[in-house]
Amino acid sequence: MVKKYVFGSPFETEAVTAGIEAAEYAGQEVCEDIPMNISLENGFCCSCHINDTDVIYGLGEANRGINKRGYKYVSNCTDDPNHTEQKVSLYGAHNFIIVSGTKHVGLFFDYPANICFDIGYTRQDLLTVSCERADLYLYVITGESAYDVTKQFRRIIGKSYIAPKYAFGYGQSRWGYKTADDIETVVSRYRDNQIPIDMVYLDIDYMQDYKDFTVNPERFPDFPQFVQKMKENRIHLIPIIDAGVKIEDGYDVYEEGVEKGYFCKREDGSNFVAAVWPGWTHFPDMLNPEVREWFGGKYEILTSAGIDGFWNDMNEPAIFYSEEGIDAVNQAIAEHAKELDRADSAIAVPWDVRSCIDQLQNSPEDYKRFYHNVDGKMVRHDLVHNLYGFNMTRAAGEALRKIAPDKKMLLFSRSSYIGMHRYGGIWTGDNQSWWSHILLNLKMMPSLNMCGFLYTGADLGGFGSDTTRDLVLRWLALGVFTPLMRNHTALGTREQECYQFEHIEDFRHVIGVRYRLIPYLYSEYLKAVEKDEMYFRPLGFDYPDDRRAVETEDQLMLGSEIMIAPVYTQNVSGRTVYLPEEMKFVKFMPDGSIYEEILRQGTHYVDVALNEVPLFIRKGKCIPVVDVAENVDAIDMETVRYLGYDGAEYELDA
Ligand code: MIG
Repeated sequence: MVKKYVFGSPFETEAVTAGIEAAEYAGQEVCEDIPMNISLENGFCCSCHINDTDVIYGLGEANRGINKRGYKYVSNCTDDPNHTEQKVSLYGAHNFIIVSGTKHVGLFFDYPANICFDIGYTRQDLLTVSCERADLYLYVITGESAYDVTKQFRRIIGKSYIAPKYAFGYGQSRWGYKTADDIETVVSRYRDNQIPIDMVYLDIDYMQDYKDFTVNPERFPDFPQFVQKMKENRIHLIPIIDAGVKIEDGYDVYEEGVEKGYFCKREDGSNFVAAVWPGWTHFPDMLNPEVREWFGGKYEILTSAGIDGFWNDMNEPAIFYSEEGIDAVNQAIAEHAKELDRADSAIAVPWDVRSCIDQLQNSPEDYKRFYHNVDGKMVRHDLVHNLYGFNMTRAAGEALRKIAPDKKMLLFSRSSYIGMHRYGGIWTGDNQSWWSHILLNLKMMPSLNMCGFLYTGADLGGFGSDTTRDLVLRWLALGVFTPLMRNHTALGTREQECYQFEHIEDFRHVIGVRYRLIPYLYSEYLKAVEKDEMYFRPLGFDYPDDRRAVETEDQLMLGSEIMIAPVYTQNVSGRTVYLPEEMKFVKFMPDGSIYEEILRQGTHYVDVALNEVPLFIRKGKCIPVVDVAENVDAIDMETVRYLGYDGAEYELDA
């Protein structure tokens, strides 16, 4: 059952699509199953007691475990490339949690600004959700199980975006590919090494001076022809689009935006100016439907050149610094110089100046300096901050549906809010080439699914820092199962395309396994979209009465048939896995054969070499497996065979 409460005058985020009658909050109990203490005295604060064994699920793209208990999280979309354990905010804001114990209650706080989830952090037995203004919708969902609650939630937020099948192919990316030649080298080295691939990503260097919807004519002399040539080679090029529009006379997107008043404005009506990759930019007012239509329409510049997929970046929106921020630094330097009465004092970079500089990037002050035009009313950005990335991707998604109604396009975003799942997917941003980030990748996936984001994945191999061969291989073996399977890395890091390492055949094999599984994976994905289900689930969703399963966070259920348990530690020849029931352990071996072994319920140590891909098939289930193909289009369904376990092995014991 879903109940909706209204507090104050909420902003209409459009996260929820179902029409649900709201009950005015007048001090009543909002949930019979778990009593909530609600205070409206100092903003909004909702708290409830949590029992020792209650598990708290949710929060989509967030740090730490699948069970969010024991820490605090703040929904505040942030461009922070250091996802260390203490971080409380990442790029997304997904305010849905489930308290799951003897009762199962889902809570969705539909509130577009900073909101804090203290999940047993201040006090172990207390869940507290608080925000500055008591203007929000609260949805309370009760159900039989955590999964039941999730499905009810998914039903009210609308169907998830469907990615094209080619987007289940493998993609190679790197911040640093500049020219058509660079891209061609990548493609030919993949093809020459017979490593399957379907996509190559264009990062910001394809643009002319980082201007959205432009292509650098020196680097790509005939872009449409190049896109065509790639297409003939069955490669989709996926360009990046950034949120900020460069301020430059003669640049049509900038000039039109200024003329039509489509950019976010300061209080005095002037266009707000922020520095991002292109230098000084304006932010299109994505919350305004007219602006969305205009900005979305620009994607046609690239689709008409043959492009059929995009990734939207920097849409928190990220700000390197603002004019006001720079003024503050200059002022701090001047103050300091005056104080010391020495002309060269700035050279010493005193602490106050340095802290001023440190605060330039993504400063909360800047987010208070500009406004959105919402139905003619000026709304200060910080009050709706978490909706920007959602609406940028909505602009693109709505436009792409108009541009090519019969064609599925690839679209995913860095920043997001619940609701964006109807328009595109998510990649989880700037992780690092760390072993711990394989595990973080794994843990984020089911939480994202709870919030409707089904087309998801992380930068395989790691974005920041130098990677290693074994890390890439182990990470790819997880990536085999994530809908978005993309290897991406940052400027200046070690090259990490599969052909950069010794024994390329191991990479060919691991990626090949992905292609053998695509018919199964894509069909499970479509099923999950269609039925508002999860593609990835925590073990506790399938085995809620098995405490050991509930506490297992380094394995996932996928679709109806399989469980995955990737290796995520260095220098090991396998790992321990917990089987909540008897299953068939399957390994795709480097010689193309498939290793099969029935394992009983319980704990096992399984050997998994760097060049093997493991999975587990549930009792009474089977999955289709095809032969390896060079790309998604080339998958031959005639080669399909079924791999399964009828559950007969230990029948006599019972
Ligand atoms: O400030 O476009 O997360 O994937 O390679 C960095 C360059 C901007 C951040 C994205 C990353 C991308 C990078 N971008």
